[in-house]
Amino acid sequence: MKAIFGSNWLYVLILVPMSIVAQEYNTEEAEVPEYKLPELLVNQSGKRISTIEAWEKDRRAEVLKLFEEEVYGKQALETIAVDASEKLIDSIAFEGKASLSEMTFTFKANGKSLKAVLLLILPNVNHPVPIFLGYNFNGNHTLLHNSSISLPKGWVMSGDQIGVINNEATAVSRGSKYARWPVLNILARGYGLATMHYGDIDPDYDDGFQNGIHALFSTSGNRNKSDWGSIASWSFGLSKIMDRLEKDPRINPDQVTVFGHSRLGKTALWAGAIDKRFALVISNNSGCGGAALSKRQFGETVAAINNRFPHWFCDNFKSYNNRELSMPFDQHQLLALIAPRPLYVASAKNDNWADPKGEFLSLKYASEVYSLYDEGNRISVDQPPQNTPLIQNSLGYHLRNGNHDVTPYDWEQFMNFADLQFK
Ligand code: GTR
Repeated sequence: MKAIFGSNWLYVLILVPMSIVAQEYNTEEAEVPEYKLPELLVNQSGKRISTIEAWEKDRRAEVLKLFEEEVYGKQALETIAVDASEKLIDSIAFEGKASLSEMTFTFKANGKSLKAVLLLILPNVNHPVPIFLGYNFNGNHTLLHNSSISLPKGWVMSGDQIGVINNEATAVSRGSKYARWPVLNILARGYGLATMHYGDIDPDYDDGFQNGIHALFSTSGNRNKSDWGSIASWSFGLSKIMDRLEKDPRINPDQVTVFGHSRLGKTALWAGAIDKRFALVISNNSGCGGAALSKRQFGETVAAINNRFPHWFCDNFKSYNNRELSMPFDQHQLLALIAPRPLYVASAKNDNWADPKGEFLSLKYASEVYSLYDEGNRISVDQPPQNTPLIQNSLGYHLRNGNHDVTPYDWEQFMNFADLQFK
């Protein structure tokens, strides 16, 4: 498409009743509109915030509320019973270096239940280990060629995915995503990995919230405009997993990193913002509604994301379609909610749809809040060149060459950063 229309614009095909139209999106820096970001350190009544205490007690709560009510939506308040049972599936994986087990979570409420399976890959050592926790897009079985790992029982994404037939996983896709999850390197560096197929918590399509975790709540059929969308439900799932993992003697509860790529990077950021038990947060190529500043309107816009994925955010977020410049918030404020915990944002050079520069600037502006805790966190430089990670105390960033993806290079930087933070 790009070649036909010219190189500085991205064209996305949109399905509207009876026709397909190509809509254009800006990917040229010179066309970014002038914008003014909402202040991080001035509260709604106009008072300047200059202490950690005032940020935490006063301003942080205001910002959190904005994201809850206007962007991701509020979690249902009803209590939900969660039970987890573990089955060891391989105690001598990777020539005895690691054990694999499956932890089946059963969520129950209002006479309904939902099962979701966490794959735990832990080094065979006799001390608690730091872990990475993150969802996978295609099923736990796509990480490794190991026939003991179960296939997801529910919806999986199709499209160009290997071995998916009518949104059902088949054994053909075993190990197909190993490149995104360099498990052996992760283990070699002393980390464990916990991952779940995101569709186990909420299938990723617009069904009016009749399936997945939303369906367990009595409010699911009667929604308010600020009720949670799918991103918030995936984040909720991460917190429920954490409830179990923080009690696990094999895991260091103070060294759990929440990680996610793309829509799951948006999910990791929101999980990190609302759940302070995540000691480190990593967003990879998370783009619009993730790390990228919306007001730049570079690549994916608020209208584009809401039109293609109406179930990701709360309904209030749709009121900002084509109104980015008057939004009373932007994504640098989401990143600031994670302070002072370590945060790493990663971009990819060719990933214009996710606005790499907007992802960096968001982190840079969020460093204002991080610098309340330690002046050494302040990012005052420009976006670094490709493949040149920037580490500024508790904040990290890199721009990898290449496309929208997660690569061993990305993981290498994530682990270098985690090593520094957890040393
Ligand atoms: C795209 C979407 C992005 C990003 C990506 C992904 O289609 O526009 O916001 O989330 O999907 O999750 O891979």
